[in-house]
Amino acid sequence: TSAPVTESKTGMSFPSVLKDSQRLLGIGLRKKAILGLKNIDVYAFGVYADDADIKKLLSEKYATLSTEELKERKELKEDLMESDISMTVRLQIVYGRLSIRSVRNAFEESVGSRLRKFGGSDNKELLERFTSQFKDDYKIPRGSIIDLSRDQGYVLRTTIDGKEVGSIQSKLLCRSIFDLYIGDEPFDQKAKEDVQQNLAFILQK
Ligand code: DAO
Ligand code: DAO
Ligand code: DAO
Repeated sequence: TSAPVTESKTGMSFPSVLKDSQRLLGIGLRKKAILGLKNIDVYAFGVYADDADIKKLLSEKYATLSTEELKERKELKEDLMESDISMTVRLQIVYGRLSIRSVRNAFEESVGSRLRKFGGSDNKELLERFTSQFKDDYKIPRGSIIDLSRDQGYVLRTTIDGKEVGSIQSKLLCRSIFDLYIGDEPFDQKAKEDVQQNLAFILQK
């Protein structure tokens, strides 16, 4: 295995392999404008996927295409989301003063807009099911590690510092979460491009 990768602005470090088989495809930074004025760095993140799953489920269809062709294939994105490939987004908290209330508000905005985009209007219940996993007394100080994993069967599993806090089976929720990082309007464009590049690399090997 290779060395960990460090996000340069925050110094947060990400292992190159997670859970024995998921490989790091890209890292980035989630920022947020507060009071419309100043940007705070909220967390650094790393996107992981199981490369054996990717090869098994996607390479037959895509192996012969060039990297540029792959990036233009909208279908590949669909197939990646539809196939049962194990993936994880790891978040490492940078901003040390996050309250649970501001976390809830932020993902009602970010995850909520994706649930509406992919699922239509009536997703309040799903969003509430997700946010109710996070109890008011949880602390997420700087350096906390939150893993959002998509396991077999479209189960979204959340762990905080290695402790499982809940899991929800929902394809729509999985898709909405991953869309934040590798969808059409990602938090960090460079991270998404790295993920694409590395996916192409795995498919062509
Ligand atoms: O304290 O007003 C403030 C700024 C808080 C910004 C909150 C952004 C939260 C983003 C979601 C974090 C998920 C772990
Ligand atoms: O960055 O806007 C965003 C959304 C991130 C979704 C991640 C949710 C993680 C929840 C952890 C809560 C801990 C109390
Ligand atoms: O549906 O918007 C969404 C989220 C899924 C994003 C998947 C991105 C896959 C990137 C394609 C890789 C090309 C080599």
